[in-house]
Parts: sequence; structure tokens; C-alpha cells
Amino acid sequence: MSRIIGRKIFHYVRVTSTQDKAKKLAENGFAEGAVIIAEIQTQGKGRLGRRWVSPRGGIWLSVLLRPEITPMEVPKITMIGSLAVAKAIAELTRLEVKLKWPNDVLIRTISGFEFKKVCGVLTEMVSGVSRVNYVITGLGINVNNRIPAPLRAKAISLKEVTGRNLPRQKLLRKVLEKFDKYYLNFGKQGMAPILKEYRGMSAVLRREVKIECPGRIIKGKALDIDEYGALIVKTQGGKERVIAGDVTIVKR
Ligand code: BT5
Repeated sequence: MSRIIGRKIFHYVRVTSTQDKAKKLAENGFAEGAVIIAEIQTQGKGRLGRRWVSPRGGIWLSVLLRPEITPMEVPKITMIGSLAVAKAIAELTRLEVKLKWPNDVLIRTISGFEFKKVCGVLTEMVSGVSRVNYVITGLGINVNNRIPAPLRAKAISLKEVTGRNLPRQKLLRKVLEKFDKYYLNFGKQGMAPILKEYRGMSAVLRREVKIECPGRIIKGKALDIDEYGALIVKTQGGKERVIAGDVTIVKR
């Protein structure tokens, strides 16, 4: 049983974005842990104004949280959410699952040679200067839905790899349970135990990476992920601490 996350679940057939619905709840003073879930999103959102394709068959949900953290710490919540999804998928399917910093969950494809994106996490916040007012963490998981052709080079569904329809309810329950467990633990013990598990599933650590950040490209070896969820990269010029960006793993 979840203690915080999933105490209240609002289920919709069709919404523009579950993020927007969750924001309304937050603005109306709703307690943390409320979950908005939809069968279809007509304007699903990715980071930086990108689109998230959300047809029937997937799990599209947003969680309202009110953590006592500073705005700088918000990436931690993205890490907690993606770790929860990764662990839930691994337990339910026995597939090989990895985390691609900062917000992707990947699974090994049938060919076995590569990993593709099965889930994306989007964390949005409203905050004052030093305190977060609320955080909305959106999880988009490709379960039994179709992936449009232009996305198939990078995206995949669980159904495609397992060859069968997966029980979405069961996966949803597992995701919320894990998210709840890690979130509660974060409140008690901070990031250290989560970071340990996260690092263990990372697809980028020790790899040569190219990171596209707004305005610049960073190339180097991914050394570590720190307490704040930043990626530490060894570049030609020294060490860089990267807060957000799009990572490509450079194959050699
Ligand atoms: C993300 O953004 O990966 C965050 C996605 C968060 C989606 C959830 S669903 C519930 C909640 N409500 C919302 O409106 N959003 C959240 P980003 O890293 O920027 O990746 C976006 C890119 O992934 C797009 O530009 C596409 O290239 C690709 N993409 C779009 N739809 C996809 C899908 N269903 N599966 C895999 N990749 C997809």
C-alpha cells in the first residue's frame, strides 16, 4: 500500500496533459500524493516544449508533490521517479532496464544490441526563491501503445519487446508503490541510498558522451552523478558539472 503517492487517484479518458490537470489540483491546495492518470493525452509534453506522443495503451500520469526542498534540488525528484519506473518494469518483466540521465528509462531491444526509450520523466515546479511550493512529476510509459514510425529509432514499448500485452494496472500499482517507497526514504535518509541504486542502473556512467545543453555541446567521459542529480563529465578542459541536457552515448 502506498502511504503518500497514490492516496488519491483521478482517472480520465482524455486530457490535454496530465501535468496541467495536476497543476490545477496543486493550485487548489490539494495535498501531495495525488495522481492524475489518463488513457490519452492530446497535448502530452516533454521537456523544453517538446511533444510527448500519448495514444491509448500507455501509462500517462502525473504526481503532485510538495517536498521540502530548494528549487536546486528538484532534479532529485526526477531521479526518484525514473528509478521507481525502472525498478517496477524490471520486476514485472524481467527485462534489462537502464537509466539514461537525466530523465529517460531504457530497455534492451529484442535484437539485444541496443537500448531504447520506454519512459520519459518530466518534472515541473512552482517555487519561491528558496523553497519549492509544489512539484509535478509526469511519467510517460510506453506499455501496449503503438510508437509512431518516426520515433521508432529511439523509442519502444514494453509490448514490442515482450511480445504480449502487459497488465497496465499491475504495472501502475508497482510504479506508485516504488515511487512512494523512494520518496518516503528520501524524506528520511536523503539522496544517498537512492543515488546508489540509480548509479547501478545508469546507462551513461563510464561512457563517452555528447551532451546537448541549451546553447552548447559538451563532450567527454561521464564520471559520476552527484547528490543534486548533476552529471559530472571529464572533458578536455577539466571537469564539468552538467545540470540538464540531452545525452548521446558515443559508440567507439
Ligand atoms: C520526456 O521529455 O521524456 C518527458 C516525457 C514526460 C511525459 C509524461 S506523460 C504524463 C505527463 N504528462 C505530460 O504531458 N507529460 C508527462 P524529453 O526528454 O524532452 O523527450 C521528448 C522527446 O521524446 C520527443 O521530442 C520525442 O523525440 C520523443 N518522444 C515523444 N513521445 C515519445 C514516446 N511516447 N516514447 C518515447 N519517446 C517519445
